[in-house]
Amino acid sequence: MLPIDRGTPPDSLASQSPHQTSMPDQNQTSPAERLLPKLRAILGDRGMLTDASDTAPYAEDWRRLYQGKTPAVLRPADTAEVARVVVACAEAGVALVPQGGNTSMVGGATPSPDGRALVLSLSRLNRVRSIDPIDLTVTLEAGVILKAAQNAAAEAGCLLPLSISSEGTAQIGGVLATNAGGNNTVRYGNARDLVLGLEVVLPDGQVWNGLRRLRKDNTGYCLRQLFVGSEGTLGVITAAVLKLVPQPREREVALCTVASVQGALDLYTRFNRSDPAAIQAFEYMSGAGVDFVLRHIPGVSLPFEPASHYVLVELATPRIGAGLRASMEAVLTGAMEEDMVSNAVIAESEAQRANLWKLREEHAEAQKREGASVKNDVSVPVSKVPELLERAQAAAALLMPGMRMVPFGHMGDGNIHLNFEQPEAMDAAVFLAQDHAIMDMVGEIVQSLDGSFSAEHGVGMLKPYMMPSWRGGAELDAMRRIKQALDPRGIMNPGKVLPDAATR
Ligand code: 2HG
Ligand code: ZN
Repeated sequence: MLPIDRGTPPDSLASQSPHQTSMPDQNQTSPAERLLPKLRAILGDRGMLTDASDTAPYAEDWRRLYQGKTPAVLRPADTAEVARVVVACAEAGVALVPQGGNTSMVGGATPSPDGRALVLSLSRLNRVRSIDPIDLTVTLEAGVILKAAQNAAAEAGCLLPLSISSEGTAQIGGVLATNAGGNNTVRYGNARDLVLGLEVVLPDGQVWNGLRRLRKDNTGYCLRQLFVGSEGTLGVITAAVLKLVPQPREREVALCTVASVQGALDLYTRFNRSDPAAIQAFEYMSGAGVDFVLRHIPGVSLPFEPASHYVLVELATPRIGAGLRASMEAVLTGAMEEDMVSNAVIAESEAQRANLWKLREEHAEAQKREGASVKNDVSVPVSKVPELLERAQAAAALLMPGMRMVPFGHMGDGNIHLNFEQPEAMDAAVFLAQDHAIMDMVGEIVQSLDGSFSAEHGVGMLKPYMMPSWRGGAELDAMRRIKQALDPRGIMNPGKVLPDAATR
């Protein structure tokens, strides 16, 4: 391992690592505060929030795990303003925390509590720049909400095949910075598989215009893939070109109950043998999670008696006359005849489809309303999902009796949200203090199954401590060198993804 010359950090960052949380001297203004007049000159009053009541929602994460602090939320109106802000911050050595819809599950967009970093909100960069139904591409700015991007694609007769539970709030920049996955990964891959081009403001303020729309472009290192998944630590994504696909002509959604997780896997295999190209989503839900949704989310109903294991499957195709309804019925009838499936319904209308999907998509919100939870966004080879859940259930019972396992998620691609809800009688803070013990218990099983500790939510602020044991050695070393090369002053989203330099 070669030593890395880290250079001299700027004054504001020299004496303190991003993980330290001591507060600046009350009587002294911080470098970030001193920079505010200059930033106001760039952004104008509309482009900056400084009142504590206005900045507070940007300083806390969706799960309320992290309460940060910031002197200002910067709201540039376009890429040029983002670049000018980054130049000013780079010169002053002031850290920036890029933020989109603030839906991170791992504290990836929350500033630290020391108040030294400024939040850079991309919300005002919200234009759909162009859509091309022939090239099947859409060019979007970072602040476009994912749902709005899907709608724009649909109006042009296309499908943007990226669907996540938070799509009504999550923004394109954050979706790409975290390489979000979601419900359609089984068919179309993750966010990175849909990116053709990017526009990025680098940590020194240079704008890289890589908004190319090419399906083939072998011209050196693939920079766009470096920024996708970098969680704002290497630069600020300001716009992107995404792939579209033809809009489906037929779509069928079914909910069914199976006897076990193995039964869910067997059903997946059956759909795969029938028509693999038609599987748009294959989601698993446990009885516990569905129960939370029914109790906490108004207007959602279950079309049959509650069960312990559910599968939500969506088939879709742009082919004319594909007969998806018949093939859905054939697979489900065959599975029922062999007692693989006990109950099944196929949605008859858009409203019914939406109700079935709500049962699944409201899991995160319902779990939040139920109480404190420790989330494990893990992935394993699809064939190992039953073993994962079985072993985790046994280990959890030993670790903390009464803790409720709430596994759900994207079974078709092996990504399970192996979440644990606090025991009913336990204090939330006492439970959350055990988060590392719970995450490590799951991690040990996942590692033995050749899985990953972060499938689609990223590393953020929650999981950098896991990086050395999962990605240590040459991999983490290369990541640190890339960070050092692009962001030598460490101003981009400090404290996220990479653990402190001292941690090997
Ligand atoms: C989902 O699939 C999201 O609904 C959230 O990724 C998962 O709450 C979670 O753990
Ligand atoms: Zn998910």
